[in-house]
Amino acid sequence: MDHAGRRLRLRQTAPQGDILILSASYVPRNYPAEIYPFHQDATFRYFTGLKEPDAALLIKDDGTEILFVTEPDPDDVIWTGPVPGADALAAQAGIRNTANYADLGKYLTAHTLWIEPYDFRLKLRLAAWLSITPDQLSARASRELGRAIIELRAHKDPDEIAELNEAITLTKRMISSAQAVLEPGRLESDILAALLAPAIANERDQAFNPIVTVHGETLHNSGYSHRIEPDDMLVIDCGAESPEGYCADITRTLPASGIFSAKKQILYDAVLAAQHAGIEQTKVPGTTQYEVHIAACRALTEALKHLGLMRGNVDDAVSCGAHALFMPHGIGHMLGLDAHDMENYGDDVGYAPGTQRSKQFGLDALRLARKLEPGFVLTVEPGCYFIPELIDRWAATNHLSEFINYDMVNKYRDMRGIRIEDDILILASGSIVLGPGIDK
Ligand SMILES: [Mn+2]
Repeated sequence: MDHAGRRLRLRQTAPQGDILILSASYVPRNYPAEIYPFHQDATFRYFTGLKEPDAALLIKDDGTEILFVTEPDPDDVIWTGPVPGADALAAQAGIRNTANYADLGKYLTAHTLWIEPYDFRLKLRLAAWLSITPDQLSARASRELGRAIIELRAHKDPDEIAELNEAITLTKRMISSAQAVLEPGRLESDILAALLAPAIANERDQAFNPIVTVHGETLHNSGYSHRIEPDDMLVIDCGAESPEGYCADITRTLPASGIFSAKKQILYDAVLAAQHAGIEQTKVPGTTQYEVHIAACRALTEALKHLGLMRGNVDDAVSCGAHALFMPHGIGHMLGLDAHDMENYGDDVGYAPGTQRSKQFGLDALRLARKLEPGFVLTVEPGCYFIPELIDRWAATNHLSEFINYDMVNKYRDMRGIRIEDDILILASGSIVLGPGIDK
């Protein structure tokens, strides 16, 4: 569906009232002209295809569409070169009317529908236009508009699937490039440089800051300074963006020396079994992602029980959340124009109306739990981690020791972390792993 078609669908499915969608704004580093790399708001891009900052789309109740664009200062051309004018941008997006972004406030009423911005600049701007305070935004935002947008963005059409496949294909090249230079003695940053090279050479952005670490047990490890030792496992969690901004999100755990030690191979196979169980569950018609999560956790628990790290009845252990000592995160999230697709819309993305996120440790990090529908794209990314601080905290109170053998766990406490992640498309019947197939 083209951008005009998407806007028409939104007009048909959103509540009555004018619909406002804001683009992202430049984020300054130390003064307004020195900016962080610009990243367009995914919803604005979804409905316009435009990468223009400080712009807005208004879809009026009667279907009239207006594109608001910031008029350039004539001297801007000296610094940035010629920029397309409002008419050219509107034509590109298939929108008939244009107006100056600076005048946007005059078009808004108490009945205009919008979602709360996540950028403070836009919060301040929107509040000023509406003559309210920023802390009133949250209560006045239209949750129903949000739900209508989620419904559209959650169901990917063939063009979007092609973009996702393209992003995953480039991500496969990135991982191969990283793997080619992986050897003991190198720094994580050496591997990062090789990982990024194919994306940079193709002028492609990253979907998120890549994780390249021998300390996989720190889930969002952000540094790249560790030296890689012979027995290390390197966790690479990365994704390229496609030309239209669709995100891949792939994780592989690689042995530094090309082969896992026996102990690590068993743990790796446990995570692989958990991923297989999760992916199989996505093929069950009408399944929920909650069931996908539980299927993977059950497989992981089974394997850890086999190793003597866990004990007791597997179903009971999983329902108590005992496995969360080893996998404290959820099985996956939606994927699309954002890596954590639509995360700014909160739990309306991943939880059906009337259902709520569990407060149990582990399940509280499950972003997506609802029934899976054809066209959904999501990740299945189980892991197994040995987080010494968490092990000590649980062991201090013998927490859930009917299911956890702490003496045995302590023998594995330096095993660090493993994660394996692929991107799955839900079909009318079954599911498929997107992309060209990446060794694991
Ligand atoms: Mn992910």
